[in-house]
Amino acid sequence: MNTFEYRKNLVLARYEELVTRPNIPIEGNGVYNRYVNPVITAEMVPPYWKYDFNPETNPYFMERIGCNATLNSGAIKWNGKYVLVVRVEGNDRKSFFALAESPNGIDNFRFLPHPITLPDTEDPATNVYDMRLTKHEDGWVYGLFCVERHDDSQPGDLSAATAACGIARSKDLINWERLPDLRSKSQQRNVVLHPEFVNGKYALYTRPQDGFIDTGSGGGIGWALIDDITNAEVKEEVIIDPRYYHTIKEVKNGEGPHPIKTPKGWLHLAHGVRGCASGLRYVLYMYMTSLEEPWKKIASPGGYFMAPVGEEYIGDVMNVLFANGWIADEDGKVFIYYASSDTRMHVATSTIDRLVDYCMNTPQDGLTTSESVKTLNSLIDRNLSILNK
Ligand code: M1P
Repeated sequence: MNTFEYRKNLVLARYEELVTRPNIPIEGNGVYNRYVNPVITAEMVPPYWKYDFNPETNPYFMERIGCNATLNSGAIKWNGKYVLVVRVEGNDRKSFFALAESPNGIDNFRFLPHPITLPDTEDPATNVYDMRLTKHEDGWVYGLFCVERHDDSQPGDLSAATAACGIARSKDLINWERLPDLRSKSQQRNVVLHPEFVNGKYALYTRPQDGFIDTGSGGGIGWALIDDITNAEVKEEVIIDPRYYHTIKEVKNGEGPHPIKTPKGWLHLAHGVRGCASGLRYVLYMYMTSLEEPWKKIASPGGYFMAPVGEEYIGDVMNVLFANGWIADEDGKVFIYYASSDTRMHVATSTIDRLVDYCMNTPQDGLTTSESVKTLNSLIDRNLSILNK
């Protein structure tokens, strides 16, 4: 067998083994279960995206277009399948969106043959990433994502960038209509569309920030009502989930996917960021808001919901968990899709009941050591009175 045939067979066999391997849950803390394998990795993009399959032009069957990472994915249940809009990042550092679907939400994810061809606006972005999907009650599926461009006000600095929110919508997830980017006084990342009209308007979770990385005076997760989604502008913004000193969201935070509606309120998943000697640490946390007034917090469990463990610590940007997609099934099962260290995608499963219980019954962060010890002692005392009976 010649080199071309040998390598082609090897690459195809490895790929097939990876995409078909079964995933197994790991019994966790009672709130959610992780799974043994990531659901999507860079090795799971189709080989025909990477290799030239023509023996005349690629006799050594060498990789031509490398894939660096598959990360921060939007999620939606579509025609009975669990669909992710994956942020795929090439070796060239450009991200693009690609659909991958699975019959059960935990394994056997396969990419559709082509990535999404997203139309540009008049001012094309250099990079796009982190799409949040919302099936809105207006009948469209919206994808909101970050658009990054060089900050031309700083011509001498090649890493100076600006972040804004791009908006596209679709009826089939394949063909996307691009709408104008969100206009806002500040830079924006992690903008998410609420699935219902609020007071007859579109509602956005925002994340105002002074710079591309620094949120600066941006105080946390914001809320804004939008008159016209086809010409969206943030006119007024209130902070609904602020940052706090010495918490998991001291440096910044951002809404994850759009919240899930439950009988007890809207269930939110978000990420919080703090600084430490090894850099920034990104963890996931939850909160709930009122059904009638989704901008009003009604539950705020203290601390993180999920933080990196094991191999999740390691990757392109270490010590990061990030989630912008989850799916709630009709039977109440919830699939939480999260990326670790800007490198690969995982799933964790829970139920709406458990997540609401978690939000309602996890003590709030008392914001000082004394309060944390008081809360802990109260649980210990109650337990000891049961255990010592
Ligand atoms: O590298 C970690 C994350 O950093 C950014 O998130 P945030 O704006 O909240 O800091 C994003 O670039 C995100 O894609 C990335 O995962």
